[in-house]
Amino acid sequence: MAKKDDKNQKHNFKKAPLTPPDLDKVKGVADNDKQKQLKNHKVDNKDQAFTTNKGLKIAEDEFSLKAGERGPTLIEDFHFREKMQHFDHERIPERIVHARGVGAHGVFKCTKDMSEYTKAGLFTEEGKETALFTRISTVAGFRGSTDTPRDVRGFALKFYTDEGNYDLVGNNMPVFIIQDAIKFPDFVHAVKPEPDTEVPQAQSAHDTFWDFVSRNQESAHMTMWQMSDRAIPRSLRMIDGFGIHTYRFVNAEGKGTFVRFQWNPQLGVHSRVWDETLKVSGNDPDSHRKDLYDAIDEGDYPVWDFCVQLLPEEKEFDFDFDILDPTKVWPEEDIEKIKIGEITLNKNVDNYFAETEQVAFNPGNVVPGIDFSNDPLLQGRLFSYTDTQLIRLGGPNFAQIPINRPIVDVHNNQRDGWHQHMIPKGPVSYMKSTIDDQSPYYAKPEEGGYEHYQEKIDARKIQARADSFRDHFSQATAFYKSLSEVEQEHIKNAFSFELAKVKRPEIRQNVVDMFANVDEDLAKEIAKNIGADSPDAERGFDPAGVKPTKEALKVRMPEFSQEKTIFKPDTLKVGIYSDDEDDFDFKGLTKALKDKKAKPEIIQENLQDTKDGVMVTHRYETVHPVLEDALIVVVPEKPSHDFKKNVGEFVDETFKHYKPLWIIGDATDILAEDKQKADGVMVTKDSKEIDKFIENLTKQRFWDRDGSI
Ligand code: HDE
Repeated sequence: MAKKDDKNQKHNFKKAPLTPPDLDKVKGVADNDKQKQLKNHKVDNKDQAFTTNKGLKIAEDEFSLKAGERGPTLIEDFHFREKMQHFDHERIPERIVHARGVGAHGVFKCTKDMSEYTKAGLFTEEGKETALFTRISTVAGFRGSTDTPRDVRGFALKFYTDEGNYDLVGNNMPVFIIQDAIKFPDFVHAVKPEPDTEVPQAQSAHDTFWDFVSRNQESAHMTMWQMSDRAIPRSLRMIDGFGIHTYRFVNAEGKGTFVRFQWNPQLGVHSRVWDETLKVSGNDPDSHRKDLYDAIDEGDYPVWDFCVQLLPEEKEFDFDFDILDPTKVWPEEDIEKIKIGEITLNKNVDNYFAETEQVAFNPGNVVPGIDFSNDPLLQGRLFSYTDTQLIRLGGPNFAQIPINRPIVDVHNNQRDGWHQHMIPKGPVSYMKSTIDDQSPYYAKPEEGGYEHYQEKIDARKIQARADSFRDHFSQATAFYKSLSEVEQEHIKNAFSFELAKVKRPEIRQNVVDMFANVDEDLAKEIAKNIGADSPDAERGFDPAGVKPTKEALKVRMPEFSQEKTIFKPDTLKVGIYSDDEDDFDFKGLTKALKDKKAKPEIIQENLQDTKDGVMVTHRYETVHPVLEDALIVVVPEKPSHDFKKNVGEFVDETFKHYKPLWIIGDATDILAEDKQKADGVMVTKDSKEIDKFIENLTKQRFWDRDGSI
């Protein structure tokens, strides 16, 4: 037992006042049905006595029970044992893929009644709101890896509907890397760190990934996406989501319609440049999760337009590609995209592990009105997700974990298993009992009972690729050709970067030969950069595939270029690099930016408020210019040593990453004269030209700027 005066001592610490920044800005939002349900599970320790997990109040938690103050520890200290044992078991297996993620709660609002096509309640009543939870993730990295590698982003949605949970488990790219689920373990093994060295972490730039790509030509299209700017998003609030697979809507009359889902951010899709991304990774490996958390915390709720593309079953064979093929998009010029709702993320999680880590998605969680297609990738997923939850969450009762529970009641005869939280009553655990009056009963389809779509199948059992799945290059080419010159340049650079990291020359050669089938010039440029022989498309073409038809090559997908996106200034970060000696009107400048919904961040030598009372956000050392979307430099009359020491890096990085740059004051020692005239650069005496700067902010990148990278 501790001495009495020890105890008095330890309770003597004074608490520092808690002053969360700008709390008054945080907007409240009404709890949705899931949030109300989760409330019952929340634990609030405020003003409560410390207890063991069995409810015993605890008086001492700093010293274990010992035989004498300097003696051996005793095993009878049950509190020590419980605390240590819990700690020893606090890790669960991380997800085999998509291990690093961030979660948030939100709501889906139906904006268009789709009852003509589906009976799914969440899509059939204009204005109806459905609670949802989302988890956005990278694919390859471990749970503790960086937020910003070059990678696909997983975008999983769990809708807590009145008819049970509906999961739409998508990605931020519309196509996948393989066509058949049986290859998924091979692909994942190839992209993950190599097994002998466990290197590299969260990167596709290594031999096994590229070896896999060049031997599996169905990967061509998605690899083009992965080398594109889509793989290095500015923010998770600025990515698309795609269901990828073809699903089936089924209406109340039982009529089926093929459907593909996508959700597009109202902030616009926006990416970083590669050099910037690399630096963000080092400077703030949590940048994406913090960005999402902060936006929601401050009431800047991200919103996505939720859309569908619909295809009547009669038109299944009307296209150059197979509409079931997950390596193909449905081009919008052929199949219109219709907005049917909005997704808003408006609540952060209270606890990362309980919610984000324990949430269990499964594309097999559907509701009446939504069914599957024969996409062979989708079918395999229907097995894999539940299977992986069994090991990850330790048994078959994971649907009872609060974040996974539906908002409707659950009634069935399943019993037992690890961590059963329910207490089923009575002797009956089978159907059709006379004892229990045949409870629970089977719901008829008209009462909401799920009925599988009765698709007629007349086929031989066979292990083969359908002929209609054999053209692997047409859409890869179409995607490339639909991008702007700048975006194409980025793809060339990305290939060249990744392949330069591949050690085996034969793999590098195989890749350039293969991608000569997508675009000859692209392959030539990469070959030049990585010292490969001139690409040979024939040598790189797997004869098991078929060459694209001329018609297929004509397809364009302008919807996937970011070239014409007009960005909103909303939530874009504007660094104001300045000196605390200065008596500049920070209040006026920050207000003008905030009025346009941008996020000014004052960067000075120390964190004392500016002279006119504005809070300084960062010290020069604690933020890097790559973390800002634009930079304003307020040049003081007599710049301090520290101001001069750091300003060069801030200005150079902003300039070479093509971002808006505004120098207020004498720019002579800050930026070379020719660069002062470059696109998106402003040099003025005072801060009156704020409107021009905001306009630059909405353009975001000035690709024509000379001297950029
Ligand atoms: Fe996944 N995938 N996947 N996947 N996937 C998992 O499930 C799998 C695929 C996606 O935030 C795992 O719970 C197979 C396509 C997301 O919790 C696992 C195949 C798409 C997430 C699994 C695919 C996805 C996962 C790992 C090939 C986009 C993260 C942990 C047939 C449409 C969900 C887990 C979260 C996670 C299997 C292909 C998206 C192993 C077998 C295509 C967003 O079950």
